[in-house]
Amino acid sequence: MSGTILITGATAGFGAATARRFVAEGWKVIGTGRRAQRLDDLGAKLGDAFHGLVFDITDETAMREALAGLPAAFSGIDVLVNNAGLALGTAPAPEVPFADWKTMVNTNITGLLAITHHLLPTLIERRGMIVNLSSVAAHWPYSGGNVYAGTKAFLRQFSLGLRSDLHGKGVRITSIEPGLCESEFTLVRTGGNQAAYEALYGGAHAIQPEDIANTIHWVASQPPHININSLEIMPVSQSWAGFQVHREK
Ligand code: 8X3
Repeated sequence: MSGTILITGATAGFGAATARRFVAEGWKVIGTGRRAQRLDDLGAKLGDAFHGLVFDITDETAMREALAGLPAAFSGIDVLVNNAGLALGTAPAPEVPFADWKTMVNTNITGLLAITHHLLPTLIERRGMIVNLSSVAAHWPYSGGNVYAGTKAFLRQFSLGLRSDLHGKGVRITSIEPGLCESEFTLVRTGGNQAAYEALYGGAHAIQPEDIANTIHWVASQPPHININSLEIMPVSQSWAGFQVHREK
């Protein structure tokens, strides 16, 4: 299969790697993001098969205007990859500024819903596909996950619910749920703090952006009668730990 794929958050990490992979496989790729220079650089490497759209996923008006201005060659979108998202910090809830919670909800949930809702008629008409980047945090609670994990649990359940709502329409929907990964996402998460970065990621052979690009390409390569509902992926270096118990002295 090949066609046209739109990838949000294509300026780095999973999004940029997925753009590179799909162009290499003969797809037309629309990459979105806030940083025009990054999209220009990607376009310079990927050529005419890549079209960059500059907008902030939290700005619904800008999103609609950018999509309305797509050249005809890119307007028939077959696959939407909702990759744009972020985790701000690893601190326990009482230490997190409310503004960070709002940013995560606005980006990971509201912005994602806006573009998904906007593209649903096209995706239904073309019997297309939606790939949502959720997280292992959707299933497994951990300290510091708080709102980030909540947004990813929303995304997993939204993916499954949307499948039910689109029953019989031939649209495929997948929730991809990666664990420990190494990309710009992880730098944002630790706020550029080297000690925090080392504590989380040091010495772990974490998931790389190309691993997720391969996974998304595999999902999109399944025959049209197959829907991968969800995929939870961890690096071998990651597994689960037990519950914590607070004891009164
Ligand atoms: C983040 C996954 O394992 O780094 O989405 O918390 S993990």
